Amino acid sequence: MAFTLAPLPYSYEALSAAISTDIMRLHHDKHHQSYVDKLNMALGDYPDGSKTSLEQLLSTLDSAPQNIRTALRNFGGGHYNHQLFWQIMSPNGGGQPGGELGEALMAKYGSFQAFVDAFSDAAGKLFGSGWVWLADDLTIIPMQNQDNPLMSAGAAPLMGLDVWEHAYYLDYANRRDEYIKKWWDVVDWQAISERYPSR
Ligand code: MN3
Repeated sequence: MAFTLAPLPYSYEALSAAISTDIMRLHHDKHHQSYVDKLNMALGDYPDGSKTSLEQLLSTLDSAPQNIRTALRNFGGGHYNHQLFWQIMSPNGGGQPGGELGEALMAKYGSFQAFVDAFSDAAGKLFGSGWVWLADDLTIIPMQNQDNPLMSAGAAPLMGLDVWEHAYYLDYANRRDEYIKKWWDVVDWQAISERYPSR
């Protein structure tokens, strides 16, 4: 059973407050599609990998055959990360989380704004291509390439921000900080709160 690319949960222009239609088309239809295609190609030599979930696959990379481990990490990570990215954004995003997640972020970072500042700072400083993650223990984890916390920290990501140049360069050129600042306006706290495990 091959992995497939789901359509965006909103229109291509829906996030244009922060991300243009052109970027959304390119990012979803070309970049994300290419991760899916290359993941399926790598799994052609490893049928067992297709029998498990993507989460399981990325949590147990060490047990995958060595000759495709890097491909699974890059393309499996690429597929998982972008799937999550589309899900945690919304044209009705922005604001701040309420409920359990809101309280927990407040308790850990002192204020919601302090959390936003720390996350934005990590995203601005990440060298090269990568993602900044909020893991389910509420730590902020910057990672290179298509790595995510499932692979190393054994933690599930609640949300992540793609800071690869392909995610913003058409709109913002080299002004990554501006992209990060605008991005908060499309963050879907409802969707992220639903991922937060109740304790
Ligand atoms: Mn990307």
